Amino acid sequence: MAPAQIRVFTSDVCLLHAPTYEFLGGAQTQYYESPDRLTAIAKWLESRPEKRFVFSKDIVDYGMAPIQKIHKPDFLEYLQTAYEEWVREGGHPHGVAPATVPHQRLARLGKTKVKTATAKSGEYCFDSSAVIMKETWRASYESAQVTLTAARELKRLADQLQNTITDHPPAVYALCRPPGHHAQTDLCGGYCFLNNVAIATQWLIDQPQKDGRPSRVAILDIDYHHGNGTQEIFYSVKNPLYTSLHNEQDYPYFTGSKEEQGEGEGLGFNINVPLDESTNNDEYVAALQKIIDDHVRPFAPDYIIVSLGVDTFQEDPIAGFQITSDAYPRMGAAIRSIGVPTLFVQEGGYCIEKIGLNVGGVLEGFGGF
Ligand code: Q9C
Ligand code: ZN
Repeated sequence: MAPAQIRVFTSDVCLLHAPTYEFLGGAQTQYYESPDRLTAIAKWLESRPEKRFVFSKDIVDYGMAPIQKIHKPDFLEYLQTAYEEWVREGGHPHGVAPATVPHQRLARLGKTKVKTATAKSGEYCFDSSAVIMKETWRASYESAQVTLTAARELKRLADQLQNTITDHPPAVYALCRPPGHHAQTDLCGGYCFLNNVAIATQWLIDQPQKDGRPSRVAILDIDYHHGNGTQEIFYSVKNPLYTSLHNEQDYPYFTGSKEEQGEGEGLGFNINVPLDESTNNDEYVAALQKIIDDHVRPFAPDYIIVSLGVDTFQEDPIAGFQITSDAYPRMGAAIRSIGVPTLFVQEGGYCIEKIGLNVGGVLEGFGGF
């Protein structure tokens, strides 16, 4: 039996972050991480029969506490004040984008006292894609709250099922943006400002199981890019387990190798599986199944959180393996076979024409529709 429905949480506040351009390959291009992505996904899901997807815009405000568990106070302060300071200092009103970042080999690193808006734009960001505009903080904060609201709903559904034998684990989907998996403790980048998945992960871990122990969470990052932010945040802890399938040759370039396995207590709880750009449907699904069998199942998670990027799609304008739309329901079915309550959180995916079909494919594959 498939779950009757999948709950979807979303918010119009997530649409407010809307830079108009970015720099890609040295050229000024459209801003690919656009609000249209979210509306296209919503439209596709809402058009499905049998009310498979039940939408809610009732977003609970959990305040700053769950965000402060993941991100540093000075970084959070920066995100809230950067745009105003930038404009006051004469920065372009489109938004904050660093031109100079503190490279590891710069002399006297950390000894200067420069605190201008321009210097801070480099200090708290590792690339030029995470443009901070007037409403970026509001939208990012909302994106985190949408994810937390979805996490709470998943916990409620999981608790309800505690004493029931079922082969249809509950699923909830956070339809949010900006995305999160590139955002580190005190760095934005890669279109990401707050790490939604990390925030919801820690919140779920902190919800004890019936016997009083912390919940166990396994993160499955299936975005095309490596989730450097989620990796960094949890690198030295043994809960959650972080697993990622990605193209190591592509953005963010400097993280995501197999050798990055965690440190201290966290050693063995960070699993990177780099794939070649030529990866096709069968190869991708096989790699996903292997990471599930070798790492996710043995971890015995109480919850799974999926960093759901569909920029693995072959027609994606800035990314993509050789993967067609047929692969997405197969991914969803593989994840469902673990049999664990699952939170899907939107990350990347930039082919507007097919983003709904591909995201919906994963969710329907999980639901067994
Ligand atoms: N040629 C996410 O999918 N620009 N972020 C890359 C590659 C930034 C992707 C340029 C891509 C960020 C959430
Ligand atoms: Zn991505």
